[in-house]
Amino acid sequence: MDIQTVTLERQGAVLVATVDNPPVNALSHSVRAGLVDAVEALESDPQAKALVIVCAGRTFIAGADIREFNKPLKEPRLGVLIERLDRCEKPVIAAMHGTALGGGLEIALACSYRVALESARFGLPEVKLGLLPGSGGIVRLPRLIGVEEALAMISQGNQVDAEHALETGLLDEVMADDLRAGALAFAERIVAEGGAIRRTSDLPVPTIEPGFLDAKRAEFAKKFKGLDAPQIAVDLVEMMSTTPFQEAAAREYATCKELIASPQSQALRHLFAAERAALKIDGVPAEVEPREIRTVAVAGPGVMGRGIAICFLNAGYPVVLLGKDEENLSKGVGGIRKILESGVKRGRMTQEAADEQMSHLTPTLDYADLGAVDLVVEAVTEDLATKKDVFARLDAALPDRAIIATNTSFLDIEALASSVTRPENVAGMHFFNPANVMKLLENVRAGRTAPDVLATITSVGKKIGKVPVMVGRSEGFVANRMLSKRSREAQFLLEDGATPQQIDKVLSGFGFPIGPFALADLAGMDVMAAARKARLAGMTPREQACDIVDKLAAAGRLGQKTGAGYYLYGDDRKPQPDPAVDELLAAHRAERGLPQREITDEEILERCLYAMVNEAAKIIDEGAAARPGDIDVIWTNGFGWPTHLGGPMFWANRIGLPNVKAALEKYSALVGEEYFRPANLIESLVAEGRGFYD
Ligand code: 3H9
Repeated sequence: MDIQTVTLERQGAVLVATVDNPPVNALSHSVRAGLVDAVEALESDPQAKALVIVCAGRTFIAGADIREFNKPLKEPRLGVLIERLDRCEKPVIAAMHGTALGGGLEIALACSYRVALESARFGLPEVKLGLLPGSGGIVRLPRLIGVEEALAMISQGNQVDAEHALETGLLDEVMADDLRAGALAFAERIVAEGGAIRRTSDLPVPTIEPGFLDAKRAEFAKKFKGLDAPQIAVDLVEMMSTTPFQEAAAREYATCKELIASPQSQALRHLFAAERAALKIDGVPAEVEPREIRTVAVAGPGVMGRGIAICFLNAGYPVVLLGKDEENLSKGVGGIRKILESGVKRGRMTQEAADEQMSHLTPTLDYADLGAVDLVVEAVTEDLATKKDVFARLDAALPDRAIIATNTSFLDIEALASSVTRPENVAGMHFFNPANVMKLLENVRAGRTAPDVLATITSVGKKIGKVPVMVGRSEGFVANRMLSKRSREAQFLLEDGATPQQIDKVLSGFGFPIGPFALADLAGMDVMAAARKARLAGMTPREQACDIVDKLAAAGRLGQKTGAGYYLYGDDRKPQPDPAVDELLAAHRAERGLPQREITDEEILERCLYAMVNEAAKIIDEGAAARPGDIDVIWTNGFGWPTHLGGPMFWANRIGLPNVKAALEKYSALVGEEYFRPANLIESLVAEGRGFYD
């Protein structure tokens, strides 16, 4: 039986329905049923002249209950409630705080009046779940605020604030505090003035400028490559403008129902849940309190350090920036100022905000200035001896409670932890370049990291707007370890006869924002060659012999910066295939005695992606990632795995693990490399007839 989530009380002539369904007042069955009862109570009570819908807790209704999407729907469905609100003969007032989202906003749209706290925000985020509004968002919002504003909210999931909502007519009144009292007073006034009903459904269809919708279709095709829902949003808005209200509302609901069952929505809903599950750290009970972080330091003002400092400054933390000498420090400070200024130029922040952030930055060369720091992120040169030296100095200077996090990408954190007196306060916080832009934060648990340190780096990661995922020790952690397997396979495919442009086309066609060779040209062949040299000793004989990167670097083809790498670059910086690279590859194959053959696009895709999936299964087997969903979150936020395919593990699971295993065995025989042998996890899941998520 449902617990009661809606309570009703009458204050004079006004009924107040309070929704209390933690954590976000989602529209579970009990809430829908409770609100239908509230409308019935309003209609049947002659003393009651108006109804106010308000929520307890941190937010107004955050939308349909996503967890109910995978179950048979229990009546009353949301559409029934919305219809009751729309037809109600007495005024209903939605009183909103926090975020009024999705079905929550649709409820408000079906009310006669909408009031909110000035801190409230409003949105139709369904598109982010591969869905579209299904209970009036499409047919009502454009009528209320116009097509342009409405389409921006529907197709991109944009939130608007209360000030903007008041301007556009979404809200009738904004209040500074005491929403409940303010909404009651508003309702009493409406009643005193005669209790007028205002139905959004009665508003005229808004005009749409000729060509507007087609321009949006073209814009969204580029901006939301591969995603269906934004395009369907445009179709629905067009349909709404030419179809009678009731029929349009029915078509809106039918489309939403179809989208709920679509593979894209299933993938995006999986990612929504996976991102939240990733915040629950294995072995750290929910009651473990994170430490308080008031001041942060970043040691090493290089490219990564600057980006990391900006993440903290943006989130309002004072940052101490530690450099090794005057030149290094002033370059770092200048770099930070430049990035903030470019944010101002692009309209992302005001000059005042940039100035304020700069005023929170304290550059120093003196470790003694770290005496009040709670967390330091070390981002000095990627060299164990250098890092150990910095760790020892940090250890001496920092207060005992302070956390030392390293941004290393490859080094053994345990070796760093062992060099200080507080190994329990040492962890990894691995940012991705550019650190102030990329969402992924790989937090790394070292052998002795204390549970509250793990909880702290997770909560701080969220506060600075990142998507934190906890990983364990493993060379390259998770993201780069998997990337290196895809890169290796791409190199081997070149040896077998594919071209850089063929491989890039297949992978960007799959949905990655950029192919591996165009990406390597961006990173620079000198950087790639240095990384290869550092790892040469641990490589297999074929990897050691596959030195295409070294040959390109030796030929001065360093990538975009020299106008040539795997591709040629003109002034427009667009990669053009280069016959000289074909010759270099042909010579390499001849030197290695490798026969060249036709490589199909299917083979490219499967070898590149299955090599990653197999590695990920090994990572899970080793315990370096807690769940397959964590890998999906890492790859969609770190390296642009297309979100509508749910991440590598979700994608592989959908293909079916027996099929994945068979393909791995096929490539194991064809390529002759040990790494294609199916991981133990895949073998055992297939044997048990289970998938990654069962
Ligand atoms: C819709 O409305 C369709 C209709 O148009 C038509 C239908 C026919 N349901 O994010 P948080 C859980 S589609 C169930 O960490 P925050 C979440 O899983 C819906 N559960 O908090 C987490 O659980 P746990 C349109 C939900 O403060 C907990 O709440 N609405 C839902 O950082 C806390 O979440 C959306 O897409 C839900 N709808 O952010 C809104 N939402 O603790 C999606 C959250 O077990 N939600 N949970 O891990 C959000 O954007 C954010 O959660 C919100 C709060 C901004 C509300």
